[in-house]
Formats: sequence, structure tokens, C-alpha cells
Amino acid sequence: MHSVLSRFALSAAPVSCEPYGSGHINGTQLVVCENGARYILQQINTAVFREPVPLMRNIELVTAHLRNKVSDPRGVLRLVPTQNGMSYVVENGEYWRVYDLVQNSVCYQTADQALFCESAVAFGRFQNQLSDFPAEQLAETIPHFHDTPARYAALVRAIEENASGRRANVQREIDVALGCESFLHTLTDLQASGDLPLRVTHNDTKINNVLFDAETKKALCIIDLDTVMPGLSVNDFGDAIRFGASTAAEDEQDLSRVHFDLDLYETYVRGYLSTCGGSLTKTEIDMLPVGAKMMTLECGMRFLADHLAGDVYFHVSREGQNLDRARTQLQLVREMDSHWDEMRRIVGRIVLHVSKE
Ligand code: ADP
Ligand code: GN1
Ligand code: MG
Repeated sequence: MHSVLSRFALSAAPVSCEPYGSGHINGTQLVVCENGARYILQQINTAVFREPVPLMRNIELVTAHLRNKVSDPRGVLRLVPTQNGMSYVVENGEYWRVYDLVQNSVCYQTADQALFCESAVAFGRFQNQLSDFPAEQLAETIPHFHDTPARYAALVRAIEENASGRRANVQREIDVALGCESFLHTLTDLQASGDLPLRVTHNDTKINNVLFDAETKKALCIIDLDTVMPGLSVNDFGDAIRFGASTAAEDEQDLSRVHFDLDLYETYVRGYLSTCGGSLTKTEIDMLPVGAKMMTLECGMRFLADHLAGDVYFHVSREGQNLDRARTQLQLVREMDSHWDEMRRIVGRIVLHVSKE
């Protein structure tokens, strides 16, 4: 049994501790205690999150804020304090934390329309409940995470360095990505001019970061709060669309199976605006389609840069996987472009509907 566990104020002695879930970043384990109580033990991945102390402070602040707003105890993660009243322990340079296991919950890796809609409702609620939290109080756990022009500059560097020697084979993808240069300042410019407000954002708005009630299949709780930091609401929206409104997996090799699904997009817009439409500004709402395209393009650039760098950031299980990922993202961007007017119309129609309710 982990000696770190003895340093947390668990309700009874732990009897087992086993790997749990399918997360890729943190080491997650399920702890079961003598009295049947169950907890989630996580080792923070300090290769990705280099400053675990401000990261934990972010999670403390955000979960405390949310707890004042939700009545269901399963609606927000609860950090189990250590014997000294801290939210984490450090042992041999490793950082550990414990959460209550959210009882009777399930986590999905892929979604149907109903689950996707529920995830939108949950992330919208998350945004809404944090809209009165001063975002500047939070640390940036990964600096410049969604600074798209900086991601572009990193791609240009990766092309120049060509560390993997793969450049000649990906000239077409490079041309497409570099061709989007004028678009990728859109959101950072609006942020700089004060037209888009800084919000508390989640930054990993995938379906597997929502826990659902095992019986009702209603969204219960947003998890994976390591990347919660100041950012733009439209990027959280966009990241969810990038991943969830595609007809195929992120690393699909057969591009004929990869399409941007307008029905899924509409479903997400409807669910999201139903819970946070009232707390977003008009510019934020207008920019939702831009957020979707921006996050897709940015992720495509990140995958392409990593392919050129030799797969140093995103884990790969086969040769060329990051290139496949880059290709799916660039294809989705192309399809978003060809549905651009519809994407905007859908937001406009749903906003009208929401404001009448
Ligand atoms: P990662 O950053 O590695 O994705 P997560 O915090 O998302 O780590 O946790 C990984 C998995 O562990 C989740 O997908 C979920 O299945 C499970 N999990 C995490 N926290 C809890 C919790 N408090 N209650 C129940 N399951 C949890
Ligand atoms: C990473 O670990 P995962 O898959 O949840 C990445 C996201 C990317 C995503 C693409 C901290 O998230 O930004 O969108 O891969 N997270 C980090 O699959 O870089
Ligand atoms: Mg996760």
C-alpha cells in the first residue's frame, strides 16, 4: 500500500489501491478502505504540469467556489485534506492528491447525441457557475496554452528544425496550416482589445472529463481540473466541438470517414447555451464558431509540429499517428469553412430561442 495514503485524512485504513480509469496524463488509482469508502488517488504529472503547487491552489479555489453553487455533493470534486490540512502531499519529489470517488458515476470515452448534449449542459453550467470568479486569481498551469499565434510560431520553428527529417513528406499539410496565418489572430486580438473577457476555463472539455450518473445518464460533475486557468470561453466551447462533433476518431487514418457533423455541433450549441447563454457577452456568443475552428486548427498545428519534432509531446502508439491526427484536424477545419454560414446561423437561431425562454 502507498505510504502516501497514510498522510491523507481518509475515513478508514486503506485495503487496496489499483490503477483506475483511462486517463493519459495523471497516474490515477482507486483506493478502497476497510469501511468500504472509496477514493481516487492521483499522482500529478509534473512533466506536463511543472508547477504543481499553484495548480493545486487553482483546484482548491475553483472547487470551493463551485461547492457554494451546487446542492448535490456529487456535483463538484472534493479534495480530501492531508493530516496537516493540505490539499496534496509531496514524497520523493512526487506530488499526490486524493479526491472522494464520485459515487455511482460513469465516465464515457465516446458519446452519442444525448451524452454529447449532456456534456454541453455540464460545461455550460461550469462556465456559468464560474462567471463571477475573478479569473486573474488563477495561475496559468501551462503558460500560453491557447495562444494560437505562439502555436503557429512553434510550428514554424518545428518546420525549420525538421528534427525528425519528415518535412519533405508533409509539405501539403504544412502549406495548409501556414495558409491559415491571417485567421489565427482573431481571438487573441479580441482578447487584447478587451472585447473578449478573460474567464475561468477548463481547457480539456472532452466527454471523458465529465462524470455521468450511472442510472439517469445525466451529467453530474466536471473532472480533470489541472488545466483550469484563465482563458477564453469560446476556446472551451471550441475544444469540445473539435473532438466531439467529428464523425471519426481524432487519429482516423481514412479521411473519407472524417466529417464535421453539423447536427452534433447544433446539439452542443443548444446544450451549452441552455446553461451559460445568459452569462456570455454578445461577442463571446458571436465568436463561438471561431472558437470551434480555432481550436481545431490549433490542435492540427500542434500535432503537425510534434510529428515534425519526432513525437516528443503527444504519445504515439504507431508511426505517423501524429500526422494522422493533424490531417483529421485540418480536414475538419476545411469542412467548417464550407459550413461556415450554417455554423453562424445555428448559433443565432439558438440564442434567440434561449433568450425567449
Ligand atoms: P487524466 O488527466 O489522466 O485524464 P483524470 O483526472 O481525468 O486524469 O482522471 C482519469 C479517470 O479517472 C477519469 O476519466 C475517470 O474515469 C476517473 N476519475 C477521476 N476522478 C474521479 C472521481 N473523483 N470519481 C470517479 N472517477 C474519477
Ligand atoms: C492532450 O491528455 P489529453 O488527450 O486529454 C492535450 C490537449 C489536446 C489533446 C489532443 C495538457 O489532452 O490540449 O487537445 O491532447 N493536453 C495537454 O488529443 O496538452
Ligand atoms: Mg481526463
